[in-house]
Amino acid sequence: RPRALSGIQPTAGSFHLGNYLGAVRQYVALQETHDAFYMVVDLHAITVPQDPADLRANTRLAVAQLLAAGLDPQRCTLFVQSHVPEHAQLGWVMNCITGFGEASRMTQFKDKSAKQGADRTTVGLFTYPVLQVADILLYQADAVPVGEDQRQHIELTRDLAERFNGRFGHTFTVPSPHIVKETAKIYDLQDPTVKMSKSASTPKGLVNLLDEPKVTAKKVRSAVTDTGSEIVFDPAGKPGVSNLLTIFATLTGTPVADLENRYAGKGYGALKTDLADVMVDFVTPFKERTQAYLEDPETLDSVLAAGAEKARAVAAETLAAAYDRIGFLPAK
Ligand code: AQP
Repeated sequence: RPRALSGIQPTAGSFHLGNYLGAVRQYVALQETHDAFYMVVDLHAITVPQDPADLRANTRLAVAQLLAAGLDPQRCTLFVQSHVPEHAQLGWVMNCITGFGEASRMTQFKDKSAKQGADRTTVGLFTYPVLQVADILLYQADAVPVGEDQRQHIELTRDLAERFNGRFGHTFTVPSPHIVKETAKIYDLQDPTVKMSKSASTPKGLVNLLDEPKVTAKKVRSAVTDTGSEIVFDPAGKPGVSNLLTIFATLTGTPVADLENRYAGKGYGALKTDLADVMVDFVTPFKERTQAYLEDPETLDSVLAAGAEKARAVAAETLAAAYDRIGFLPAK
């Protein structure tokens, strides 16, 4: 089986609809076809300040949400990044083969640091894509399921894998991004020209999966739509309606063309009202399942302990090979 690896941050508490449709849904699908490793990336979370108690609670909450979304610990390896120290160890190695200019070209860093200001931007935030490279290469991943915003980081991963392999001999699988075109970028409901994001979106434009269902329904019903009244999928001309159609189609498994036919001549209101119902039907059981996992900490802990053990076995072997190729003296 090919390998898959991906990670999600525990920073915001609730996952949002972009995280779910762009990434987590693909995690669930790939556990059927791949030897899949998924982690909650707490090392990445601390690139911006975190309250320790919140970080701990949000890490558990992220695991509970991954299970609620359909990850099955019998079919994938689910773990917390800091439980596998090899991530930080290979991360350092990768820092040492990354050009400063190369890292400086990462657009996510440019965006996030611009927002935070130079004084509050950490070196950790700067090198976070390089730690992500190590995350992926440690597992010899073939496929990395992510949203479009991560494409550049996967390109960096490919470059560094090839550089290391070229310099020291074949060590790492060169991975490919697994980006599902239709849901690669879910947009803010209030500004459908920007991606839905925990830090950039307005609260009304951001659908958190753990919001009260009635809040979610209201956000969907008050989504910004476009001029005109026709319901057609046209991302350039009608970004608001197209985003709603994408969400509707994906959550219900209905082709977009069928939705266009169903809503022909009906106007935006009908589409939004029905999508609000679809969303409520989706988030209500999701929220309940998440809560049930949270109330069973023994199960969560044992899933994470087993996951860390399986992950470490793979990660330790890759790290040992990399250390050897570099010329580190083996510890006796
Ligand atoms: N709007 C989105 N559409 C599709 N995919 C998305 N992802 C995030 N937003 C969208 C994907 O979700 C996965 C987990 O992302 P993360 O934990 O790294 O969170 P993030 O990218 O930091 O999420 P945000 O909300 O976008 O946070 P900020 O505001 O900090 O940038 C990734 O695979 C990501 O592609």
